[in-house]
Amino acid sequence: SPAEENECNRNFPEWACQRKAKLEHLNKKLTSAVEVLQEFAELRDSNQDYSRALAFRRASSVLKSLPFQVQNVEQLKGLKDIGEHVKTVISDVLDHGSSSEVEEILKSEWFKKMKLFTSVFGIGPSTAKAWIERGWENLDDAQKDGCPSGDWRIAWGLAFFEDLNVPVGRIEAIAFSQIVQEEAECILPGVITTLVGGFRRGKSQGHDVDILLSHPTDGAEMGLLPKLIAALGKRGLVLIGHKEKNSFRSDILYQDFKLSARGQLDHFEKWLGICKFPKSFSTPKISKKSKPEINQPTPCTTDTDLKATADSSLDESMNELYEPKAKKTKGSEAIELEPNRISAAPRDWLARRVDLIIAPKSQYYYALVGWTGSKHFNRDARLYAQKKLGLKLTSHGLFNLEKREPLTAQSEEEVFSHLKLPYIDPADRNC
Ligand code: TTP
Ligand code: MN
Ligand code: MN
Ligand code: MN
Repeated sequence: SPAEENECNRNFPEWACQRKAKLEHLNKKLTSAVEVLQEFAELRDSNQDYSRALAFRRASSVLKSLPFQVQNVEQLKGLKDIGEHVKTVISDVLDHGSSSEVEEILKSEWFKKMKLFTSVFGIGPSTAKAWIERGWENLDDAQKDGCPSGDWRIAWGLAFFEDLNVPVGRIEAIAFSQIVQEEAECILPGVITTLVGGFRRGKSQGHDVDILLSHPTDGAEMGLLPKLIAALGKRGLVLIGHKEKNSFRSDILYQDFKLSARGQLDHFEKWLGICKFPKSFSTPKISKKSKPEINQPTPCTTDTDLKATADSSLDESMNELYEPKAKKTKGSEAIELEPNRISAAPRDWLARRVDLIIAPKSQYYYALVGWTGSKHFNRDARLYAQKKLGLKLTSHGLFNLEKREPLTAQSEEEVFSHLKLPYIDPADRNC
């Protein structure tokens, strides 16, 4: 009843991180319309001011958590994140089945090109804009120029565009993370391997596979990543990738409270890359017989084997070859030719984006929350921590900047209790 809805709106939690948001909710038609406006604002306003995009994001987040299906805008009375602009859009969708503003955006050539270009691995809104300004219409135009920036991600992202735009299924993601777990356990017994990102929030598909690794003993995780990449390489699962060193520094952390636009970025040691997923990953039962060489769990690579390959040429030389600025060298020919040659050759695998993140145990539960997301959950929780508690939340911890001390956590629940938030299950963090 209207009275009950008004009561519900009055008690509606102000922050997204205080609410439950399941993947399935009652207002999909409305949130997809609002999310087009959000996406348009994010692409258009990148480099300047995300406040318009943020307003749409907050509105759609509210709609996702509402316990009722909106049938008229009166029902939104008292909800502070639903502004007049969003109300107009919602009315249009409710009255006519669609919003003319949304339809215009979806039809616009600029939006279509931005969506296409930003769906390439390594391309953000500013590069996409630069490509449009050069008059490029499609990915062939980008391919013709080779890899203009010399960035390995763009070269391989273009060459494997089709593969990488087929959503990764949950079964594949689990098959791959089990192999990562096996290999990591051989290298570092007791290792903790967790499939994070959208899959941990219950999504059945994703654009990549995010895996967080840690170990009960703080510091034991050091040195794991290069060995793990080498072991996966030995199993024929690595296409191309890049390691980032740990760059966490508490002295810098305590200097500054500002939540930058790049607030999502953290300082963990990680590997961002593209792996080769045998096609059998998505149909594990049938292919176990037809492709035994892939599915048979291969015996662990021994420590001595790993010593031979871990620090060997493979990884380092790949990084050298595909590093930006290698434009006029032999390396850049490899950028321009290799990815396309490999993608065009016959193969029984799909290229899949993989993120491997290494966190020391002392930061693990904050890393787990951060890498579970959603992105909006993180943004909201970080802003909430700053505004309501005067604390800085990152994937490394929760920090009191005045006392210069961290609030450590031994569980995800403890992260939430430090934040004075009710515990929210990963499946309910789809805000
Ligand atoms: P993504 O893989 O970008 O997002 P996702 O897994 O939620 O969605 P998809 O299914 O399309 O892959 O990032 C994983 C989570 O990690 C995301 O929810 C936010 C967080 N994150 C960070 O904390 N730091 C980072 O640098 C990035 C890229 C993401
Ligand atoms: Mn992901
Ligand atoms: Mn991503
Ligand atoms: Mn990711």
